Amino acid sequence: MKSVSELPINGSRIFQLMFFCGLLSCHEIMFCSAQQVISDPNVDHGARPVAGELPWKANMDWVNKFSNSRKEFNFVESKVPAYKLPDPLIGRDGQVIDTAEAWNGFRRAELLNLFRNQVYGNRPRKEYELDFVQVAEKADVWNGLATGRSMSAVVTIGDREYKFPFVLFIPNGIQKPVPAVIHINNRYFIPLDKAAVENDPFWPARTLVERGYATASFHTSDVDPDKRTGYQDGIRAFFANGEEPDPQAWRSLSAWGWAASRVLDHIETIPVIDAGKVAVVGHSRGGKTSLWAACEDSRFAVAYSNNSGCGGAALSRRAFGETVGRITSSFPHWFCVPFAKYADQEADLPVDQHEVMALIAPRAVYVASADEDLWADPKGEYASLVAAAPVFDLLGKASITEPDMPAMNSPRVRGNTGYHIRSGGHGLGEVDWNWFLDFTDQFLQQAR
Ligand code: GTR
Repeated sequence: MKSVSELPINGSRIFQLMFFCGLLSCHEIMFCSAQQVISDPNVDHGARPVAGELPWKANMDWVNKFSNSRKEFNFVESKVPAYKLPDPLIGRDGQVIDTAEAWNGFRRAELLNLFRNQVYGNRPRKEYELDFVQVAEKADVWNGLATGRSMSAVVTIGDREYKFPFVLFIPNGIQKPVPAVIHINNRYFIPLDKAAVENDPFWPARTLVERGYATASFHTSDVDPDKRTGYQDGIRAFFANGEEPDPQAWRSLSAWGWAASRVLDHIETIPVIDAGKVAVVGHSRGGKTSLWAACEDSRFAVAYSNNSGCGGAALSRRAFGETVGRITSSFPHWFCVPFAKYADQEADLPVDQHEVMALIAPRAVYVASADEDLWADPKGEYASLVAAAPVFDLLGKASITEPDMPAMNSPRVRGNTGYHIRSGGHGLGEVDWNWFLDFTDQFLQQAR
């Protein structure tokens, strides 16, 4: 039922559903009835603001504020340049991709390589060893609800070691293996002791456990420092033995996503976690990372990008808010060198960000925007999900196809994709998590 949650999920959901379905087209009702009730509607899963009524449009106050404070960027919808997106279902040689076999057998790899060579860079092929060391354990966090562990991932090449920490919570008293959420924390490291007493809204470990998930989180800068001069201290230089990176070698976003995959390697060794049901989650630069992590690693069942904007969910060709030129000059360590040449030349990009969503298909993707976060281009974030629909369709999955955005605070879920635009500004908090978990419940908690 939550998959049609165009209305906030509190009060009588059944009434809301019937009421809302009355307003939907036959096509949409089909999706309504195909969905299952996942969790008890009477359970209060926390705050959800009141839904708007009309499809979201940028608030003119914010358009004016941004236009005045960042004059060299566009925040006006009518000034978005005319653009044509590359078709994910047409290969570079013009071949039309009309079967799942052609997609899986050739086109997906072609697209993945375009993103590696032009946007995020290529990960090293060098062999390494990986170990996980348990640094501390608390067996009875939150009155016995979970076991918390402080972990260290140890990467070894020859006689050299690189370590990064992460924190993991596993629900206690589990009957069946639980799904998990891996959180990419682009802000700060939250140690076990802190996470065990404070439910940080950025990574609400307790909420996640209460909703039946194991969860792990690491800090991006512990893997690859988030600054333009940090290369020598990070995992990329470790792999390259200190040598300067090739122009098309991986950059920080890819390195952080690689680390999420290493945390997943550890999760695969824990019998009480179902490693086939793992979501990767990130906000902003962490959201760009979570999407790309799921492209590179098909073990992730769900990817969630929160307010990820340029280089994440937003279409580059719209050049709305943050642009390719701006992001590659402000954050040169995030993307490989070729991406910068598309500054003011977005139409020449051989890919666009809808194809990131397409690379994640047929798995689940959830995208969230915020009303005041015009810098991240909410409309462009939504449009890229819609533009990936033909690939979901080819692979046998329903997904969001409506060109109009949903109303504010009114999550839209169709098949394997979901989207919400929340009131307020750039940030990841309780409301975003609640709606995201309503979505993942159907993919990860179903039939447990
Ligand atoms: C902004 C940046 C965005 C976004 C964000 C963040 O300053 O322009 O691309 O990633 O930071 O990560 O908070």
